[in-house]
Amino acid sequence: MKEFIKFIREISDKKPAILIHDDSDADALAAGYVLSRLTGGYIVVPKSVSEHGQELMDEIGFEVDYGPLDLSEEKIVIADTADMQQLPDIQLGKYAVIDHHSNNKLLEGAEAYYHEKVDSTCQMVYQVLREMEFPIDENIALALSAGILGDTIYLEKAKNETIIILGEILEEGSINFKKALEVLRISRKLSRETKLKAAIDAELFWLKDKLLVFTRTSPDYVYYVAMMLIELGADIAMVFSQEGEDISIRLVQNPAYEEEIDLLEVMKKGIGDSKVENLWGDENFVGFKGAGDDFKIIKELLGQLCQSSSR
Ligand SMILES: [Mn+2]
Repeated sequence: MKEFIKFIREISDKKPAILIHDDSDADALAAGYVLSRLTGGYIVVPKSVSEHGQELMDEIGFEVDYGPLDLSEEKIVIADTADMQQLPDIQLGKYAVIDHHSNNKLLEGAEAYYHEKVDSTCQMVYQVLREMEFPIDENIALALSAGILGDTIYLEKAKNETIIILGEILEEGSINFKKALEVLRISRKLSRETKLKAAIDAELFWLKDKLLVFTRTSPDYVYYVAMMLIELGADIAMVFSQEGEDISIRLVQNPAYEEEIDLLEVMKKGIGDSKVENLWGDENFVGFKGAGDDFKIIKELLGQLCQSSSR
């Protein structure tokens, strides 16, 4: 950590870029935000932030710059990133790394790094602030706790030491746990009417031992409704919206079942030769935007899910 802090001190008056991984989650964005506050720098995301990441940005009130970007002449900090593959279209020069992923491939080329196998990058950023005696205001505390809550699935997977650190962050930022939870709680964004309509229209299936909930909503709410269904207890949520030919789908799996079914594969097979405008995500969360025959896609997706869950 000493080397890393030395690097931070060197770049602090030079408006450095704080680079975080693509499809940025709460831990990456919050670490980026707090490091940008610490150094007077700006946050760089290679291409896009995740949908819940966008929520966090709106909630705290900060913005990011997007790539492609040539940073080869600059000294930068890379946070919550383990691999060059997570940094598409970014040219790197001299950099320091702060990260918690095991097997970090960026450490070798780093000028300095702070690397620990802990639950989140945000708790490491907190240690840096403490070491540098940087004051923790409400926004910093909210961001750091959102990062910790995001990476530990609301503390479900957290080590005890992480929970203690979270307590310290809340205390220093003068906020309570409820407030920290609210930053990441998604479904309160929905109107009661939208929530209830999506719930009433929902269909419930047992896929072997998993509860799948399928429903429809309007295009702006597919993501929120999917997260709401997971919050309500669905093991897998499948949410559709359709306007004319345009279809938007989110397929999400309860974090407790992480990676049990590869939803990205399910989606790829399910949409068949439908027109793809955008397809993104991973095993646990997939988004699709495009055009096609909704009944055909729904049928295919259900079939694929049945197959994957009976394996
Ligand atoms: Mn992380």
